[in-house]
Amino acid sequence: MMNFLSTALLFSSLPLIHAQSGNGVHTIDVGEDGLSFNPASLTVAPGDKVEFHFYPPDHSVVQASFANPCQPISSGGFFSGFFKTTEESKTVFTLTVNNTDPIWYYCGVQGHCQAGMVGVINPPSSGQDTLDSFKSAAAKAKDTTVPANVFGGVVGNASSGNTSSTTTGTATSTATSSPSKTSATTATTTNAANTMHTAGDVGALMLLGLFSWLMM
Ligand SMILES: *[C@@H]1O[C@H](CO)[C@@H](O)[C@H](O)[C@H]1NC(C)=O
Ligand SMILES: *[C@@H]1O[C@H](CO)[C@@H](O)[C@H](O)[C@H]1NC(C)=O
Ligand SMILES: [Cu+2]
Repeated sequence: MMNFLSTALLFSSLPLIHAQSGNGVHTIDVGEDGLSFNPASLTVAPGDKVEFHFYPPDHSVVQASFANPCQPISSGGFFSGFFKTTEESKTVFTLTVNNTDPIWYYCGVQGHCQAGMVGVINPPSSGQDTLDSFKSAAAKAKDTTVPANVFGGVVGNASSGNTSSTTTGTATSTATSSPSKTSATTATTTNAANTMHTAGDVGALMLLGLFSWLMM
């Protein structure tokens, strides 16, 4: 009885807790290990932020539709601009994820999308639309295009602080226009955000444990 209760309560409560938090910051490394995003598949809660961290020599990130892997999505979406850099870029491109709809994206540098430089945020939990099939379709795409302007996110400092030891100012972004908004990024680090999630889960577990114990 107790096990059933606590298990049922746990599973029904955790998604609620995550949905309410929605202030996590996630990192996707762009081109750190060749023509790839890492992680290429990432699931986040509505309200969470995703930071794209750019590595040499030149990459970008553009939202696509599942059906057209190397083309900008026809409505909404985002484009980071091109980050030409000789080391990890000091600035990042930050997206705010508003819901759980899948966000398919690619690198807009010619040839990178076809070579498999694609990814997804909040992949469908079932069905045919998988990252593998997106990647296969990308490999066959005739060409790659990008939007005219940077939009849909913020180019700015990482909120996760400077974990790397590079402190030079030589990294440059050649984003073709300024982002639509600038922001003072919060001081929340990725680790702190993860810890907050974890602390929330642990707190929920303890409460549920106490509750089930009282019900006995
Ligand atoms: C989330 O909503 C904001 C405000 O409407 C919008 O600017 C932003 O582009 C949205 N994020 C995504 C990934 O579409
Ligand atoms: C970004 O960081 C640089 C140096 O690390 C700092 O001078 C600048 O004010 C920061 N910008 C914002 C918007 O926080
Ligand atoms: Cu690229």
